[in-house]
Amino acid sequence: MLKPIVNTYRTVLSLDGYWLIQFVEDGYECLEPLKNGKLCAVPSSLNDLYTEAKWRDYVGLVVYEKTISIPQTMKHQRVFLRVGAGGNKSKVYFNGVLQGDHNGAFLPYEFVIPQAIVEEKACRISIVLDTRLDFTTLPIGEVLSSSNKQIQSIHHDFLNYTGLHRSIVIYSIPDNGIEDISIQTSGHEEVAMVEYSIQTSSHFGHIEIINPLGEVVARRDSLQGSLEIANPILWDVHQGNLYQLIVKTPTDEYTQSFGIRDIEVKNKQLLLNGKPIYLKGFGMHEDHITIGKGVFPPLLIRDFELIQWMNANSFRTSHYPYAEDYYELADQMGILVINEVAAVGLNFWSNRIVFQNGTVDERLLQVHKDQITELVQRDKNHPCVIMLSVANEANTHEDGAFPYFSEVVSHARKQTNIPIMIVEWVRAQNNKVASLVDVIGVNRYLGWYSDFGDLQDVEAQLIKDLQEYNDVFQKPILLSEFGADTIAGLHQLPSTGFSEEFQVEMIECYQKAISKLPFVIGEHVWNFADFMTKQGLTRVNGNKKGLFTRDRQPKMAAHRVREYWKNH
Ligand code: BDP
Repeated sequence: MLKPIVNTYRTVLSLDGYWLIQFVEDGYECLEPLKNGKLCAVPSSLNDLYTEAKWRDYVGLVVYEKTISIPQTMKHQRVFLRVGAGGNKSKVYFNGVLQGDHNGAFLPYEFVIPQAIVEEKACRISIVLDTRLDFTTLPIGEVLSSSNKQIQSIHHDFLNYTGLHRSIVIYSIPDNGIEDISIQTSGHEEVAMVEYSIQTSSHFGHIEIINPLGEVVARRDSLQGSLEIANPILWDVHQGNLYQLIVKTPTDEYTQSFGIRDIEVKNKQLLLNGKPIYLKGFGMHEDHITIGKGVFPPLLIRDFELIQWMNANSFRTSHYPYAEDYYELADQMGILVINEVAAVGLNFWSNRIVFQNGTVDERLLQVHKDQITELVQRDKNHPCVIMLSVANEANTHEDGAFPYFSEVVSHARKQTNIPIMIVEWVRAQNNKVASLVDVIGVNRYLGWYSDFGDLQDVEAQLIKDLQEYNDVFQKPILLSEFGADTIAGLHQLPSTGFSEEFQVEMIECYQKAISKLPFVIGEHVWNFADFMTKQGLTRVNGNKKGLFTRDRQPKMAAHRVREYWKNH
């Protein structure tokens, strides 16, 4: 799926702005225009816009509606509605007629607008979102009923924000237009190979490759092929060197950027362009005050500024695919991204079995595979994406986890050749799954969820724990989460849990431990910034493990980690 662009042959029309929304009952069919709609901003979550709790906690169906006239200049082209993300499940109607549906809140989907509708005076677009999570969605969840009220139970740690979180556009492309472009590169020394393939029903076309200096380095009269680039200008950490592939057919044109870089796992190391790379960064969230999970370009600029200020080189899109803008900025800035599919919460945090019929079974497996396919389709040309994480903290000690993840991982490998990773919480001896992947992410909260506030034995325990992973699996390990909830401004000497001092001490203690372990290929602090979660006894207005506050101001630990990463 190509991102819509504007050029001589293509038009994009933004539908961002104010939409009407209304909560509706199951079975609602959009036959009539909304009568009691309220205003909602797109892109944005709906949860924090109004003051009644029912908005924040809404469980069920909500309709978004906007009526537009489609410019007649688009009439002779194929016209699409593209939704950047909405969920958790969506149905799209034009003038009350169902066009299709989509499962998944974090990846784009689109539908052709039929010519008859393009020609009508007005097109009423209705997008019905189902906010509910169950065993056919990622993340998973369960809806429980209590006295006529639906309660959403979730097994992951971020608010189930809902809404049209990313931009919505109408775009048009010519008949026989370019539908997709795939680019693969290999080689990082004197010569690199670029393999490209263009999907179009046009029989003829040619391509041109422009290097990061703006020079034409290749031309071909073919819609697929491979070619050599001498002395490639590599994409690397903090060096967002991008090439452009310009495709021209008789009726269409598209420019796709890509980077030349090799990523591989060898001898328990992660090699970028043949050199070992140590990952320094964070797990993040799409999260901010008022907008929830809505894309907000100034926030992205601020976040990338802070990633660089921290001397970080990477982040994980915990726990779902982020908006396309993140990957574009990371491409440009040379920041490495671990792309995570939304398989989070495959864990009841009790003795209840997760991988069994009726809960996580064949149905979810198919959804999981589909979302990996869609993720790779969307992000395949981004050089910043260096790994694919197939799940976070699933119950991988269960017998059923092995067949499930065997299928997930083998499916992922058919889609992409970047390293595959899984993020684990279980101990190595109990882990039935980690042998399947290339890199093992391990999340640890010693001194927090166990032995709260006590760091005395943490270094030794962590070394033992990770060493066991190394002994059992012989694979590189990323310390993919570690951290402490910290209330900005709370100081305690000696330190206590929740104080800024404790966060610093805890992070330093973990860093000291892993600096002794050569098979650890990086450290991702949990989290980049504080973020909103469901209410709970351990969450004082959200998760406070950020190095930054929710409004992106540094805690003491941010300054310390920044100094440490400068020299490591
Ligand atoms: C880990 C989860 C992460 C949570 C974190 C925490 O992967 O989503 O936010 O713990 O408890 O288990 O802060």
